[in-house]
Parts: sequence; C-alpha cells; structure tokens
Amino acid sequence: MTEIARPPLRRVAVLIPTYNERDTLPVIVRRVRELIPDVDVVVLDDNSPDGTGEVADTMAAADAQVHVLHREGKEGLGAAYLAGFGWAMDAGYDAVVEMDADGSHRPEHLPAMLAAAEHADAVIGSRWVRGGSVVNWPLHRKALSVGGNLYVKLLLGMPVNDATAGYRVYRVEALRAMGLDDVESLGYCFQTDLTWRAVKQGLTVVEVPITFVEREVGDSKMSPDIMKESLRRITSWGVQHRARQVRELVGGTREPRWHTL
Ligand SMILES: Nc1nc2c(ncn2[C@@H]2O[C@H](COP(=O)(O)OP(=O)(O)OP(=O)(O)O)[C@@H](O)[C@H]2O)c(=O)[nH]1
Ligand SMILES: [Mg+2]
Repeated sequence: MTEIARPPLRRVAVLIPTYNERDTLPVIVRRVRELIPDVDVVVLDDNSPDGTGEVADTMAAADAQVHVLHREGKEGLGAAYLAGFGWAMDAGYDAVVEMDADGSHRPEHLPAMLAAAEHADAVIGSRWVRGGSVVNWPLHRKALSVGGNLYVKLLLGMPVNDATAGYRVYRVEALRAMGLDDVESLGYCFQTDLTWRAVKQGLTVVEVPITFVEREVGDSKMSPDIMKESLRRITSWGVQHRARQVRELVGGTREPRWHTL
C-alpha cells in the first residue's frame, strides 16, 4: 500500500497526443482553454505527416499556456504519453490529464475529474459506471470495449470498470510511485498497463462517469496490431497474477492487498 501526499492541485497539464489530427486539434485546444482557463495544454505530436505539429506551433505562439512536444516519428500512444509525463514532471506540474484530440473526451467533464483528483491519486473518466455512456459507437466498438474490460476484470480482478479508458488524471506523485521506467506497452494497452500498476501499488483510483462521443472527423488509429498487443500483454499479466495468488494460497502467505474477484 503506497500512501502519497495529496497537496491541492495548482498546476495541471492536459496532455494531448496527436497523429494526423490537424482538423480536430484546434477545436479541442480552444474548448479546453475556454472552459478551464487555469490548465495548460501540451500537444504530443509524432511528426504527423498532415502538419498537425505546425498547427500546434501556431497555437503555442499565440497562447503561452499551450506547449508542443515534437517527437521524431510515430511510436505509439504509450511512448508519447511517457514523454509527456517526463516533460510535465520536469516542468513542476502537480497533475497531468490524458485527453484524445478527436473530441471524444469532452472538456466539460474535466472540472468534475479534477475535483475528484483532489482526493485521489488517479481518476478515470469512465464509460462503464452508472451515469457513464457512449455516443455514436457502432455495436462492434461497444462489444470490444465491454468485452475487453470484462477480460481485464476476469484476469486481473481490478476494482475498475473501465480500465481501458483514455481520459484520465494522474497526480505526478502517483506516476512516480507507479514506476514507469519499464513500461513496454505501445498502443492503447498502455491505459490498462497503468491502471494495473496503480492498483498494484494500492493507489486510490476513482472513476468519474463521462459521456464518450465518437470522433466525427479524422481517422481512427485503432488497428489489429494494437488489439493483439492488448490481448497478449493482459493475458500475460493475468497468468502471472493468478499464479502468484495460487502460490500465496498454497504457501498460506496470502494477504488481502486489494479487492480481487
Ligand atoms: N502521438 C501519438 N498520438 C497517437 C498515436 N496513435 C494515436 N494517437 C492519438 O491518440 C488519440 C486516440 O486515438 P484515436 O485514433 O482517436 O483512437 P480511438 O479513440 O481508439 O479510435 P476512434 O474511436 O476511431 O477515434 C488521438 O488523439 C490520436 O491522434 C501515436 O502513435 N502517437
Ligand atoms: Mg478516438
């Protein structure tokens, strides 16, 4: 069980990873800045061929609270976020927010999520708790998300309903406690990976209901490889976790560290 101090959140950075989001990015940045003027925005661009990086530079030149991290090429969501976390820690932020560029993560939910983060180490904007919902998702996307979360729960037994969600707040002290040096997850599996690390550390993870709205413009970056990576890694963590539980049960050393199924 890791107890970390939770001073009031003063400096918050909203991290927005982008790959070919030149049409969506200006809209989301403007909405964040208008709705929650105190928070800063950091765009994490993987050298998008469509010129998203230059669009971000133009916004940063006009607004001192908008920053851009230019990365060399497409290395996946996980790598972009790890770079963003490091940048935000060095710059002295108290917390970071993970937010997609495509409008799926509505800034209107952020005040409630930040309020929850005053008393939590990590906050997940959750589609699958009471009050949460998804708008404009075809049935197969819903099935994938519900099925994926069910699989995560069965294997890892985490008390989290939307472990794959990408709209989050982390206190920087929580990120430090989670030990992110050996994170290998590249794609969206990164989200489950970090949830698992937070739960294993005994950190307080809170879910706040959100309405997730499917993107209307731009292309999805979801791919079969990203899904395969999730399946492979989650299965491997689950097998290790369940084997450890069996060993503890047989050896009589089991201690209830967190609620498990
Ligand atoms: N920097 C960076 N950003 C990425 C990468 N892959 C995806 N993203 C960004 O991560 C966010 C989520 O990606 P989406 O394509 O919207 O994924 P999704 O929400 O699962 O798919 P849709 O439902 O179709 O929108 C977007 O802001 C993307 O631009 C990457 O390799 N590098
Ligand atoms: Mg999306």
